[in-house]
Amino acid sequence: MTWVKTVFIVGPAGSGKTTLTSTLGRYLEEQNFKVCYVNLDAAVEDIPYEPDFDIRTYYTVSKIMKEEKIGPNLALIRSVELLLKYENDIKNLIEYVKEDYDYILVDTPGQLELTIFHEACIKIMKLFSERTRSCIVFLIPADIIRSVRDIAFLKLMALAIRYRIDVPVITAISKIDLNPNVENILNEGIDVKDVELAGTERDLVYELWNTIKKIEKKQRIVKICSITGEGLEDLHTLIYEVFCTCGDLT
Ligand SMILES: Nc1nc2c(ncn2[C@@H]2O[C@H](COP(=O)(O)OP(=O)(O)OP(=O)(O)O)[C@@H](O)[C@H]2O)c(=O)[nH]1
Ligand SMILES: [Mg+2]
Repeated sequence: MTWVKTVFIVGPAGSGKTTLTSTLGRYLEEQNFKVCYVNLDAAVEDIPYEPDFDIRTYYTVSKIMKEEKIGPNLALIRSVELLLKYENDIKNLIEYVKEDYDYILVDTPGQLELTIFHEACIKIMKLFSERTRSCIVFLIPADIIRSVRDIAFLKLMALAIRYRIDVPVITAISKIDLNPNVENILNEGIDVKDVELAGTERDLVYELWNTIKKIEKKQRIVKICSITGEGLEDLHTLIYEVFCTCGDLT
């Protein structure tokens, strides 16, 4: 096991993954860390960082659409399946960077369901997690958070991703500048007595919240704005803590 750390940036479409890959990378470089940038998104057009590995050098979603005469959604699925063809190149990249680099930042495909459900994506993530210390930064954009139930849902998703991928997950709220109320919502905490529900729904919420409380680690949610750089230091501290507390992830 090497010391290079892999950070997968995961989240729903448009949550700020690509921008965060760039801003977090720059932040780490300013702290004198050596950063390797990996782009696994074959659909993206412009990226604000210089990738060391870019899946688009092999294929793009628009090329797949033309060549296979299929629509964008199927082409996205194909683009994820095709990742496995380049398994050896990814292994070589990891071999190449593992002695020299401090961080590998992996920018993942736009569709969260493909990243966390598709076997090919899971296998590619495993290539990193079996060879480096790895964690996931799971982004949820602040503008879709309206209530404490949304926070509970976010925590459940983070737990589901942890369960699915078996890599530590840091939960982050991105685009914090778009919703100044998020801080208050986070501070509310989750308490089932506040839920205006009845019957089965109320029971469900009660059970879910209790489960979250029971099994989630006492880990705070980090709030990030890629425009101002707010939260990047906090995110870095959390990443550091995750690797410290997990120790040797072999
Ligand atoms: N206001 C605000 N906008 C942001 C922030 N981070 C990213 N954005 C914008 O959100 C949009 C989507 O950002 P991306 O980084 O491309 O998001 P993504 O998750 O990589 O998107 P896909 O790969 O298409 O799923 C862009 O217009 C960004 O400029 C932020 O912290 N605040
Ligand atoms: Mg992106």
